[in-house]
Amino acid sequence: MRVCAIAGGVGGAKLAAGLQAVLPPGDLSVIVNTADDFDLWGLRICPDLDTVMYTLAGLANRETGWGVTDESFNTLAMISDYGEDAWFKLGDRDLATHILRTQRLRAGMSLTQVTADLSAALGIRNRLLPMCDEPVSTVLETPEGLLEFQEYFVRRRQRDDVLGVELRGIEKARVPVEVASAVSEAEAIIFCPSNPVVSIGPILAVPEMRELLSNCPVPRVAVSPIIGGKALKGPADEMLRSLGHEVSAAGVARMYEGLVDGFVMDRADENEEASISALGMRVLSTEAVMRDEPDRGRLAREVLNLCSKLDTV
Ligand code: FO1
Repeated sequence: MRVCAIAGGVGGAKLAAGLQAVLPPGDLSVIVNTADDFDLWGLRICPDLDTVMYTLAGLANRETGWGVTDESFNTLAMISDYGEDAWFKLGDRDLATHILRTQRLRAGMSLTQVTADLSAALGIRNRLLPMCDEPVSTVLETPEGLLEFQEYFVRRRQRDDVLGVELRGIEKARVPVEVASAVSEAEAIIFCPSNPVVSIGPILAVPEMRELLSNCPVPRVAVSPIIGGKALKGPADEMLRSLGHEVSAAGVARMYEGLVDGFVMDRADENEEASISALGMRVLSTEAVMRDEPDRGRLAREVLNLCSKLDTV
């Protein structure tokens, strides 16, 4: 079954890895958020794209979920010796990715092409697709003023209330042809358990992306990143609250209304099943926490199974 997954960073990468494990090679395309990309020390950093790439390549740091395994930080230590504030932890191995990506982008290659080449070199046999080739940056409105995404997320450790989200450059973004064909060839579309505001939100905000996905006549399923009123990882719960959304699986489901016909959530949220069904979604309650690799494969299989049931409706 050809599957198109829509993902942000760590949570999305785990389900993408599960899908990769259970699908034949080549059947998976992952469209990834690039609105958390930024420039640091002259290098173009694409954190979500790299998180998914390293995870699919089996190279991800198991503890953090981001960055590379068996990493060292000698370059960063030297940068720090020069007096720079080394708040964003770029490892020596990870830096190779940023150096090559930056060099190739400067030479005129698109981010789509660079990503395809880097991921193929790491042995990934599926398609890893940035949501667009144009630079888009998430800027958050907070009580402290406007904050760039990584400033909020890493430097200030997500301590600020998010009162609004701005996606700078989104109006100039275009759906890459590679993304359009991955969606049109897909037999199922899966929204991974990523932050619906700052991970999935920017992907859907690329002009014409939402229409492309919602007009796609195949099963479309979202997996909740909120379990028992809490985010699996990151600030999604706090962010939903401060932006006025209900912090629950049902609250997430409402954000996907009109876009999906299936919804997967944890058993802890079973009591919300009726209100989600009322949105016109078929609901699956299961063990939605992915603690290890077998969990990823099992959840992927369950999501695909729900898709095949939707297909026959
Ligand atoms: N997240 C952190 O919390 N601290 C870091 O120092 C950090 C460094 C980092 C380096 C490369 C990379 O690809 C990701 C990195 N992340 C780090 C994760 C990342 O910034 C966030 O998880 C995402 O932007 C949110 O999805």
